[in-house]
Amino acid sequence: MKSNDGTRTGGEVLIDQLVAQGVKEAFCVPGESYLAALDAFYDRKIELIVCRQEGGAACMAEAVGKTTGRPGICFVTRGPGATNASAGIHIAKQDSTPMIVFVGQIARDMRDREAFQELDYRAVFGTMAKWATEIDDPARIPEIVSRAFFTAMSGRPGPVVIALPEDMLTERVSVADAPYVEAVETSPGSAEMSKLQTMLDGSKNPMIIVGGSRWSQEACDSLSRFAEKFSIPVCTTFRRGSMYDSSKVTYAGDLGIGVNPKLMARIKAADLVLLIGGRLGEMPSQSYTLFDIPTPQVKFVHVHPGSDELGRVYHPTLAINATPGAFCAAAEKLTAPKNDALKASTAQMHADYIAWSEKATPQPGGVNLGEIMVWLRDELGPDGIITNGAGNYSGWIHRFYRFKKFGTLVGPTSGSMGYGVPAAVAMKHLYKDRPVICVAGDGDFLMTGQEFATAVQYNLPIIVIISDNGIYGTIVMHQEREYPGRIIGTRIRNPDFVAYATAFGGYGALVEKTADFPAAFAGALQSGKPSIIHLKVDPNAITTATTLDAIREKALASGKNH
Ligand SMILES: Cc1ncc(C[n+]2csc(CCOP(=O)(O)OP(=O)(O)O)c2C)c(N)n1
Ligand SMILES: [Mg+2]
Repeated sequence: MKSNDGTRTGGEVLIDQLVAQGVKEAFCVPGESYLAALDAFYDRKIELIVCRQEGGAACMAEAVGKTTGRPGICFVTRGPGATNASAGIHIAKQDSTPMIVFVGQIARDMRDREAFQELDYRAVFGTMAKWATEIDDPARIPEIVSRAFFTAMSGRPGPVVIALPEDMLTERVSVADAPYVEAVETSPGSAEMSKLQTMLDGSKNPMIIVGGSRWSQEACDSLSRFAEKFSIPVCTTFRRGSMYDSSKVTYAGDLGIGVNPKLMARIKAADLVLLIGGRLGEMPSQSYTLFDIPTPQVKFVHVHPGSDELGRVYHPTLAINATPGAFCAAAEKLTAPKNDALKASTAQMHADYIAWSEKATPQPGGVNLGEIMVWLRDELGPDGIITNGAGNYSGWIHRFYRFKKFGTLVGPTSGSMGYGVPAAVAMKHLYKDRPVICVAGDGDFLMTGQEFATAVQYNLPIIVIISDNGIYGTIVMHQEREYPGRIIGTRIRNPDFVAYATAFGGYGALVEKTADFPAAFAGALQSGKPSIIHLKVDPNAITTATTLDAIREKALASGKNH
């Protein structure tokens, strides 16, 4: 409620700070703990998107942060709301995504009695968030929210959690708004760039590995100019596939799970590795086996915007504390030595990538997810956005889909199931004219499948493709590998997903043969509604390269017979 004495409630001050930061949308599940903040949305120009579970709301905010580079905003209630949201907070942490989660909190005068749903947010999120705090004094809201934007976006980005005591939100104060926050850019020094020039001059076989956050289309374009000028092959790390245009002759493929053996060999043959933007975590480093720790066996340049990440795992030959964009802008100005052999081997590596991803591998059963990915990559166009969560089904995306633009793959590098549906909702909200496709596993989908209702409520016609194999396939794969034949706790009985879609007010289609997919997809598009395409997939079709039967037989043959 407005007053005419120049004061505002804490809730009003808070939402005005978000307006000042250019926030256009916030994702929430409401709670009585932050009514005054909710009320302030009533007459302010930020769209409040109400979700069905805080894990979904937090994943939506994370997806916004991931693709825009500015913090996605999420509001949740205390205790159970905050703990539900932790799924998205953890993704933002591992994926280095800017995000701010506002959490309702009990009144200040009840603290430490374990009042209704009370949590100590600094303690609970202390190791998961980049910063967790609580606002005691409404006059400090502008200062703290401003700091939250700086903290979430700068260096290595991450999530900030801010608890809001409910009586603080209703207190009236007279305070000025904080100005718009720009993420802090760190640029490489000329001394570092000349060292890099010398290293590039002396290298026969350099290789670029890209990952992490703080990328943009502009930074990606700059990277590709640098790589093309020097003819250096570029590979993208796990679920960062859309950071490089796969049609460029310098694209070498995906360094995630199930890597092209030729790419692995090429990386191992490199005499100079440039890791730009990423941390090279457990997945892309192939469980930390690719490079020796702490001293890689190869000349190793690590470019990262967070100074704490440099030297954290790998002791680089040259460490450069810079954002990817600032680094690539400087790198593309370096002088390229003539290296025809490198040019030829880079072109060969790209040909190897094309061969690896060109044609779907044969699969048991009627539906081949690889063929569907091949069909989609030709059909969707460069602006199509793919989202996913975690599960073996995602292997077909990573191998066969070909990304061309930044932000067209929105998936959790942290491997969190349930991410794809909320991420698709958020992407369709941001990019209404672009196709947004969520590819989900059957287990994965039902972790946040209720957010399909959010897509229906806000008329966001996402298309969810569910790969239904009746199992938590990834875990079955590990069971067959380690405890062959002893399948436990991994079979799931699914609902009729077509009926699920229509019950929610969407469109649904069942596909039991690959050849029926294009018609189902056309039906989904024509409906103009959020849609689910239910694929019946053979559980034996466990990866792009092998089957469950083959994994079990191999494990039994190697003596793993419990
Ligand atoms: C939130 C969460 N819970 C559990 C896991 C462990 N996990 C990884 S993959 C997986 C199974 C995925 O099953 P599904 O979505 O059906 O995909 P599939 O592997 O069958 O293709 C599980 C349980 C996880 N990664 N994330
Ligand atoms: Mg499954």
